[in-house]
Formats: sequence, C-alpha cells, structure tokens
Amino acid sequence: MIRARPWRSLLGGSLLLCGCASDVQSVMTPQSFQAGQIAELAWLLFGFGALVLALVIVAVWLAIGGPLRVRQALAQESTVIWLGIAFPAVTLSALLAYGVWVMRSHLNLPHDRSALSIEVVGEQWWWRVRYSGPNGTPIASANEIRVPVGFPVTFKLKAADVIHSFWVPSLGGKVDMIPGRTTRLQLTADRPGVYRGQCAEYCGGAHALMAMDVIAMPASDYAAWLERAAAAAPTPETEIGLQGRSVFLAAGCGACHTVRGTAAAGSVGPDLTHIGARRSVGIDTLPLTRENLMRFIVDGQHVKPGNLMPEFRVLQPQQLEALASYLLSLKATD
Ligand SMILES: [Cu+2]
Repeated sequence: MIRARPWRSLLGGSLLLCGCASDVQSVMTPQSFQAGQIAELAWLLFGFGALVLALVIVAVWLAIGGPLRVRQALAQESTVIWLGIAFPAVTLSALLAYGVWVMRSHLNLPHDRSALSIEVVGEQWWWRVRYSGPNGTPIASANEIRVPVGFPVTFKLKAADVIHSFWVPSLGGKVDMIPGRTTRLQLTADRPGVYRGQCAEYCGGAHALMAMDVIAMPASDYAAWLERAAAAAPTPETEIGLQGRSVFLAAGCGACHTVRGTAAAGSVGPDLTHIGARRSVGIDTLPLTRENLMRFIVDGQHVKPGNLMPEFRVLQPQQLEALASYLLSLKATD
C-alpha cells in the first residue's frame, strides 16, 4: 500500500515555488545587496504572517473553548477595534513603508550618474543588450549581460514590442519594460558568477523561453572583456571560415544581423559580431555548439516557436558547416 506523504509534497511544492534549487536563479540565495534586501523583506513578511496566523489560531481556540473571562474579553467591542483595526493598520503601514523604501533604493531615485549604464531592450522573445565601450563605442550583444563585481550598474530597460519584465532573482527585483518608456533598475553583484534571468511578464507564445544569463566578473576582467567586445569581428583564418562568411553575406543574413567589420548591418535580430564568445545560440535556447548553431539555422521555429528568423533549409550541408564555422570564429581574442 502506498502511503501519502503530504509533508514531502508540501516541502517540494514550497521549494518549487520559491525557486530554491540553486544559487543561479533564486530569490532566497541573494548575490547582491539589492537581492539581500528583498530576501530580508520576504523573511520579515513571512515571519510576521506566521506570527499573525499563530495569534489568530490561539484567539479562535480561546474564543471557542477558553475560560469564560477570556471569551468575554474577546467579544468586547474594544478588542475588535484594537486587534481587528488598529493593529493591522499600524503594522501593515509600517511594512508598506519599509517595502517602498527598499524598492526606492533599487530604482535608484535620484539617478546615480556614477553608475555604469547598460541598456536592455526586451523583444519577442530575446534581450537586446547595449554597452558603451571604450571611447563611447557602442557594443551590442544579446541574451547575456556582463557586469563588473562590486560596481553599481544601472540597467536602462526598454521594450520594442509588448510589455516584458526584467528579472534576475539572485540579483534583485523585477521591473517592467514598457514600450515608449524607459525604466531603470540598479544592481550591484557581490561576487562572480552566472545568474539566470527570466522575462517575468507574459509576452506571447515563447515567453517561457525568454531567458538570459547575467555574468558577474571581476572588474579587471570586465574591462578587458569590454575592450575585446569593442573590436570589429575578426577575419576568418581558415578556408572554411572564409567560405562561411561568403555564405553568410550571400544568404542575406546581413539584412537582419550585424557583424561589425563586414557589410552585414541589419538590426532586426541579435548582433552577431562576437557570437562565438557567447554561451548560447537560438536566442538563448541552446548551448552554443556547432550542432546547435546548424540546428537553429535550419529548424529555428521548433527551437523557439514564433521567432522572427526564417528557417534556411535551402542551404547545402557543406554551406551549413561553413556558416557554422564562420559564426563560431566570431570572437575577439586577447
Ligand atoms: Cu515575457
């Protein structure tokens, strides 16, 4: 006979609900000052809620089976006024004020001009990322955001089509990205790591696949990376790479994608200038490998349904191999 274990279901469900599986994406294991404040607020609310629940249970128990004197006291009008109206009004107001104060520090009002600024645009269903490189060089990337550890970063959040929401649970709270407006969020990563983010506002069919990685790196590594990322795409050094570049340009990939240093200057899809240095392909759906690159090029609608990239099934296998070789070579080296 199978015995039900309700406590196991309860524990498992609770862990699922709070996303406690790892430090990569969890509000309960904060990796920044701001996320720490949110976790504190969450524990405070949980503790307060538990206290109130315990008080209510005791009061109900006393009201039903307590001594007559206590039951009479609970039935008095003044008890209802003090415990039923005054107590919730005061405590909930205090908690609201604390919550507003916490979020104010996240939204960074007034705006801290010394913070590093990174623009993130939500699009169906990926993240367009823009940095300001050395000497103001614009650097575009997609679906992964690099930040220096210990430095405040202000994210300028925009939306290109519908409302999205920027949320990296281990680093801070969520902020909506609204078409026609710019919202802001300031975060400071405490330690190096890769933290997963997720669109937190339903934005269409592939919303659940709209994820990103925030890569927090030591400041010196970040500066070196930014310098590399500002460079134009390298010229392929292999024959197959050169063939792949020809395929890339002849197939019209440049109508939607930019590869700085070539004629490809499209802006519909992700900038591919250094795609070979990124961790994922398929608009953050698959790990970056040769096989996954080729799969996304010919079968992208099954990887991320509804994305704007047409499937290039007309390419011959050797053209596809060459194209993948070229794209994998697109990374600046030291
Ligand atoms: Cu979404």
